Amino acid sequence: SQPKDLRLPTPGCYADPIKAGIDADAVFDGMTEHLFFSLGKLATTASLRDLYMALSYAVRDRLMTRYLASQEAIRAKPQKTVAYLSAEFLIGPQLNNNLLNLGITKEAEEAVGRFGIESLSHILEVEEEPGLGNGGLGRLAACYMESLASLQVPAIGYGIRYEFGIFNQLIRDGWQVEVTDKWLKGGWPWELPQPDESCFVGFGGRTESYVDEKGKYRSRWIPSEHAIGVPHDIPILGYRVNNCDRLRLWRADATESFDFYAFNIGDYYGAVEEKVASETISKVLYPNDGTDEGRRLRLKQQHFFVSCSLQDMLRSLEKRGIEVEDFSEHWTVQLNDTHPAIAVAELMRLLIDHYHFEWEKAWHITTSSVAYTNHTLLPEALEKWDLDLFSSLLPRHLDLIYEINKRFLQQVRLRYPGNDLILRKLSIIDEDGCKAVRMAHLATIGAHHVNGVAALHSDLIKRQLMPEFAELWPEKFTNITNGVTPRRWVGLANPELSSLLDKEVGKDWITNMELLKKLEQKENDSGFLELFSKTKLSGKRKLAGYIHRQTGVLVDPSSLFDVQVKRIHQYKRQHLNALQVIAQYLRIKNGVDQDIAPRTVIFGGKAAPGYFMAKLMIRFINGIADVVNADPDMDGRLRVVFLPDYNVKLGEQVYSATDLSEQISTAGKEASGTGNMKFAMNGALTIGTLDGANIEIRDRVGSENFFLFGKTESEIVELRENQYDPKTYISNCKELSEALRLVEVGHFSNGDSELFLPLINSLTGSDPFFVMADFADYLRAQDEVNKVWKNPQKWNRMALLNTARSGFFSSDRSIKEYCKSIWKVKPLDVEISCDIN
Ligand code: 475
Repeated sequence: SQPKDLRLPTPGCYADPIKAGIDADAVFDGMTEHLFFSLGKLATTASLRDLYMALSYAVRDRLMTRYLASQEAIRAKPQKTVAYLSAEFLIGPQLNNNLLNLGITKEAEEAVGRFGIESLSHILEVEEEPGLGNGGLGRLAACYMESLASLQVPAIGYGIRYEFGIFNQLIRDGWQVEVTDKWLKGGWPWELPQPDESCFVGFGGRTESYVDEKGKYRSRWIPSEHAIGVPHDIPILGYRVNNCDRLRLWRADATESFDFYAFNIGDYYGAVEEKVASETISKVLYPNDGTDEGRRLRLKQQHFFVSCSLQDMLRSLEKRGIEVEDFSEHWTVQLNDTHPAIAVAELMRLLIDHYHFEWEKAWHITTSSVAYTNHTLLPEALEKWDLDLFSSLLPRHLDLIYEINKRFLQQVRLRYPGNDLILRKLSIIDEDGCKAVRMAHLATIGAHHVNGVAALHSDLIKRQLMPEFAELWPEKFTNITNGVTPRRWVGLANPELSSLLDKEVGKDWITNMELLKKLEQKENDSGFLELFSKTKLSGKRKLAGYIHRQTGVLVDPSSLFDVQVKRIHQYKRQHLNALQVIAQYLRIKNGVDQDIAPRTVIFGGKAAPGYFMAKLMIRFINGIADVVNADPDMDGRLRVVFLPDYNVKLGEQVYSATDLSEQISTAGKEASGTGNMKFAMNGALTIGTLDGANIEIRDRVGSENFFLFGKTESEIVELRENQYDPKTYISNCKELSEALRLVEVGHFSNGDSELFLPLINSLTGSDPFFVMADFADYLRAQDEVNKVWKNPQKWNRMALLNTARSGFFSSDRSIKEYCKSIWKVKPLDVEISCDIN
């Protein structure tokens, strides 16, 4: 049953379907109406927030044509849709992105001007960003959704609408303090609740056997608890196309607002208790980036959003009169890490228990639909669920997993007769120690492809993480190097560079980043290099203003902006950077190397609330900042800043303002990195190790335009095997031992020699991140940075070549690879008739 009032499509109605009907008058009128009717305000008394809401509603209205036409197009012409399952989507602010993709930024600027607002940026600043992710994994999902829409690929992102996203970070006395993220307070204008499409999800209880009408033995699940998933849809508009995909985030509701039995016997609290428990499911995002907590509520969250999403996909087939048998021709299901890996068992359960498919058929459908992306090799991040917990929450799924495992291991037995060791290694059930379900094994067995996120990482998956699986199914394993969307990370984040690029290579670079190669012709054009560096200086001036307002520290925009922004982790080695700062500080103090390049070293990032060492690293950086910034000897030479509450919005300010990008993880530990790509696109030079996508960045921008240091992945393996001894590296490097000594005597902790002891001990003990082993070479590379900085023409040329050659790292390229080699999906043209706009 199609909605009658949607008249679609009448192709070729106007030349520029995007801008038709959206001029400044239309935006202004839309704002005026919403102020009055939706917000109950008069233009004369409207606050900035009111104007933000009014503009957002006015823009949202103008997305609706594309939003509905895109859903209509897939109904009219069924073809495969991508279902991107992710526990996190870190989408960032929406208003500016939608203005850009619609092509009405200027019109909006003019419209808000008529309300007496000097600059659109004042309105953009009001937007609360939904922090529904921890870091790289969630942000990647957001970049991929934007690229999918821009490439006109039908797609739905499925996830959780957390009421509280990643905590807000305050810095108090140098320590991180976590504050609840109330992003929904005051209303968030970009979501459309769709209660009519809610789904039921069960938990707990037991399984039972029964005989069906045909006399066949079957199993079914009798859950003891239920929750309702209410979808909230966020439109994801492609860049200057009619395609508008969707992010469908599920909110958990109670099945009954009150337990009437409990209520009637006077137990008011008891009655509300179950409601509270159900609604807890989507209450808060787990703030751990890279550690698996194994908590019951986390598994509940995973099953909740996966079950809702699969039911939604099946229902959409039924609505369109498509056979469930043809599921894999209409849906390709991508698992963003193992967080949604329960999908393998849940799809089997739905197909077998609800649709009564035979095992083989159901397994064929599942394995032709599902693919899995791995994002980390860190053992502490690999999800394992304790068997007791798993069976108490998902008893039917555990039965199905046993059956999947039994059939799989039988295959392995035939391939490797008498090899019990390999069976233990491959089994979904970990039998060493506490029995547990290994989600990466479930995902790998249930998927038709398993991919890593950078060349080295994909290689290490095969060599280190799952060598037995890779030998069994070599063709299953593949690489798709991550990418980031140039619309947000250059277009929005760096408007001045964007207009320079528009003039120099033409406007199409933003959808075809390879066009930036043309900039190579300008590498010796000093006039152009000057213009290029001016865009950077202007970004640095803005950031300097922000730093002053936020931290009170005055920084010089002409100094070298040296930036490390990312989650705080020992493997990312912010402490390596911090120790290097101490060495520079000592050089200046001791009068060595007086013409050291003036630097502003900027850090930003959140630590998981339970990660003691990461929180101590933040305290350490702030301790150093306090001493350095208070010392008159450092004036004009060295500044250290910790930017609180690093998030997408702040990232947009930082990437355009950076000269030097710090990508200094221990080789083999960072799966890919994506910040490294954002920096390179914006013309920052990288100082980095041969880790993750750094390797590919260096290959593409040229080794002469990259500051390389550190041990390689194989050298790290060797060090580990040969009893790594940090002490020898310390005694061989005077600057290192002096820097450490200064920390030990409490120089950066007001004389407290205890405070940073755990940190020092971790570095001088059996440090799995090999900080001491890389220190001397890091310092050497930093000296190289200083040298090049003193030759601005050279620096600018290197920076330009980074931008020119970073096209490969567009998420458009990554998505095209997924479409071609994993998903087998094609773009879909969405046409709009003139009378519906
Ligand atoms: C990698 N997050 C980056 C990025 O591929 C890579 C883990 C558990 C629970 C919640 N979040 C996580 C991650 O594992 C994560 O963000 N991984 C990152 O994925 C995208 O670029 O190297 O560390």
